[in-house]
Amino acid sequence: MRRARLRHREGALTAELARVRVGGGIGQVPARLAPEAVVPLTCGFCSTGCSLDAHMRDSVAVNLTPTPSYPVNRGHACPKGWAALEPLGARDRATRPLLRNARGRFEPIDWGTALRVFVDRVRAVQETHGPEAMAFLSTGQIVTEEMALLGALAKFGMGMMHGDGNTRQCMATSVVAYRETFGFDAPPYTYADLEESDVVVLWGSNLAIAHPILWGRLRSNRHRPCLVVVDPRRTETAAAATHHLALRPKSDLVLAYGLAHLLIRNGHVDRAFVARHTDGFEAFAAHVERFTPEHVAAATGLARADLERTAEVIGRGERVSLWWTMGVNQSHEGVRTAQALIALCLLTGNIGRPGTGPNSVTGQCNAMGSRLFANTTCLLGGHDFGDPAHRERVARILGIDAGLIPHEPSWPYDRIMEGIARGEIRGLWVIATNTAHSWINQTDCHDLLDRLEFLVVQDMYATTETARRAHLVLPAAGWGEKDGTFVNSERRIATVRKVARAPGDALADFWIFKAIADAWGCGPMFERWSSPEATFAILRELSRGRPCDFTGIRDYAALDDAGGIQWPYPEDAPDPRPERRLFGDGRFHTPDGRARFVFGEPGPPLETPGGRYPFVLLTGRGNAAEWHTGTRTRKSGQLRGLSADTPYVEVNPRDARASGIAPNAWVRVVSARGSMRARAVLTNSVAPGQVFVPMHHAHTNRLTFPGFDPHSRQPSYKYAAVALHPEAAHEKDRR
Ligand SMILES: Nc1nc2c(c(=O)[nH]1)N[C@H]1C(S)=C(S)[C@@H](COP(=O)(O)OP(=O)(O)OC[C@H]3O[C@@H](n4cnc5c(=O)[nH]c(N)nc54)[C@H](O)[C@@H]3O)O[C@H]1N2
Ligand SMILES: Nc1nc2c(c(=O)[nH]1)N[C@H]1C(S)=C(S)[C@@H](COP(=O)(O)OP(=O)(O)OC[C@H]3O[C@@H](n4cnc5c(=O)[nH]c(N)nc54)[C@H](O)[C@@H]3O)O[C@H]1N2
Ligand code: SF4
Ligand SMILES: [Mo]
Repeated sequence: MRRARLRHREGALTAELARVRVGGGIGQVPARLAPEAVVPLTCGFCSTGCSLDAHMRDSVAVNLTPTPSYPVNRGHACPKGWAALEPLGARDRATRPLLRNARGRFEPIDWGTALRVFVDRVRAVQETHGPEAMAFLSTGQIVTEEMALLGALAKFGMGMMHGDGNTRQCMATSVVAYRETFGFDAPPYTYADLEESDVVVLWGSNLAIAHPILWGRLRSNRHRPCLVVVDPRRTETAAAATHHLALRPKSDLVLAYGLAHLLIRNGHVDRAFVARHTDGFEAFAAHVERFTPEHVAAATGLARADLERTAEVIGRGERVSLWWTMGVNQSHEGVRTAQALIALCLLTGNIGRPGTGPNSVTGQCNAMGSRLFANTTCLLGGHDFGDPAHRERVARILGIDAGLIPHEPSWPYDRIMEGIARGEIRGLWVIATNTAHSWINQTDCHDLLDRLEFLVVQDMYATTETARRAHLVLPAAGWGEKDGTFVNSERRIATVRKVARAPGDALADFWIFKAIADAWGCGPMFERWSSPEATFAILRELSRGRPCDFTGIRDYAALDDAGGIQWPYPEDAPDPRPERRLFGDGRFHTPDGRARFVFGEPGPPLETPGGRYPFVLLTGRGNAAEWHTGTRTRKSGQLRGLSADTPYVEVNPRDARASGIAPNAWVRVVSARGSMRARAVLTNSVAPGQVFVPMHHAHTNRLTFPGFDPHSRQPSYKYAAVALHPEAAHEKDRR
């Protein structure tokens, strides 16, 4: 059965790929296609970092299968991995640079013209409005080498001040939480911890659909762990839990403090660990004193017995691990919530041992690479823009004048958008992210993008919501069409390989950046960045002596031989293969080597349901086959077949009855900012008073409320006030 299906896929893919032409070369020649029969490469969707074997025919990949021996996925892949070649052959690939003409239409141009237009118009913006008026938005979905080149080119070469990544929408909260508690953005775990725990807490994470392979590893845990899931919805993940805590949305911080209260009261504190390796416990204990079970039960809507039982399970567990994702990070108080989860692990001594850890699960394939090397919020390699010694060091390694390095990090994404509103930002260069779909409060976002004097979009497709608004589209090669490295959630650095040719004149982002550097006149600054692998050597040097030191990785071949290598891996390190976690010695990256308890006052969400908008809107991933804004996954027939074909909203049957909504009826979901049409799916997986809409629909973010965590500036995508209008009633309204 499987064989037959594979053969069928192979035929279809060969036909698709046969149409793809060799990229028109400018500047340096892109890496050659790997001729081998089977070429392993890291998957380009989620942060799990599975390895896929590309099966080559005539030097082009015709099929993908999961790599059997790879330590992450061990021969498994989710539907996106199996289908990852399909989107490369889509008809709407951007194959030539496109320039909007006087009539408002896109006109194909050659690269020489595109580069001239790019340079002239960016210069015009900077000369008229100042260097800070041109900004960039990038991604956790291009390889680290490209990301670092972009950050260095934009800031050191072209004099831009501001740039941010879509990791702001995703991981900024974890970054700040770890930095403040551990002294460095260092997720401490290795995936084997999922298999070693006797208690696993998944907090605001729908692992079964967002990280299916990690879910599989958790399910193979032979200790039959107690699984606690904290999620307002009864997700696929929650349905499999031993205990599902369906808390009131955004009451997580109170819940975490309530659990800390009980753990302390019931004597579950690891006193020796706390005394030797942490700082601030007494103040934390005083802080959580008033989070009594009565108070916490009232605030979270959970039964006291459930709180007591969860605290007992965590307190008595020997190897407790706590994993969180967007249910925590995308919140008005995400950082303090993540730090409260870290505190639960610190106070019970659940860190640095197998099966433990406060573990943030990352989202995009290279979010972790972006966190270290985007050159936006931190200077390349996790250095600090504000530290003169760090600026000196980075300048020395890059062979540039330290005066070119800004003294401050960039503005975060929301501040860049606000800068457009204020007229401070006039030009934007968007690389591998689809702002017009994914950014919060879409109506405003579209208005802001349309105000720009110059919007450049560099994407695989010319049809994305953002590309359609651009003045200039630069056609990019995608995953599988270029070389480089990703860093996965467990800090594993691994290679991506060119196994297909990009269509038409599309080029790898790396070569687009190089060509721009030459056209701008700062090409010599990047002479040593002569290929992705040469760039990797520079990044390796930047990591030397840092907590993320990977100077022990010789080259790409060493990564392939070892099946990826987790940082840190300094020069003198032994065998890279065994899985490694951090902080086994109880020493953290703070100046005194101690981890910090950091806490704050819980507050209410930023918008309150009631009156005209009585429901709480939750958003997130819909299923294992859809990826974000769908530019890639919608191009695969197989993945489309596994996804809903119309937008939908999940509604509790009780609310549906009260609102006169029939199963599968069209409704309008309305917030104070905009509305969208969706079919009503009646399900008890959402509690009464709440509704859920997947983020994959083009209009979901018309509804979301632009609230942000004050410490990380991460958007609070998972709480807004909405109403449901049955379609007929709405139509009447309009008349
Ligand atoms: N198939 C698929 N997989 C993906 C992605 C994809 O688009 N598709 N995207 C990747 C990326 S970039 C990311 S960041 C990850 C995201 O992975 P997850 O964070 O696991 O996914 P989400 O569905 O965004 O959110 C997780 C859960 O948070 C819950 N939640 C909402 N509000 C609250 C709250 O107040 N408290 C708590 N405790 N929970 C709450 C939601 O009900 C949801 O079930 O997935 C990655 N994997
Ligand atoms: N309501 C709501 N909104 C959300 C979320 C939510 O939970 N709810 N989640 C947020 C999160 S966690 C995330 S991570 C974001 C994701 O939001 P986006 O980053 O906007 O989503 P993607 O669809 O992954 O967009 C990636 C773009 O890059 C292009 N691309 C892919 N590969 C390459 C490449 O190699 N080079 C170039 N140049 N282009 C490439 C794709 O075609 C696509 O247009 O969405 C956020 N938005
Ligand atoms: S789990 Fe993530 S990395 Fe693995 S195949 Fe699926 S999308 Fe790719
Ligand atoms: Mo994400």
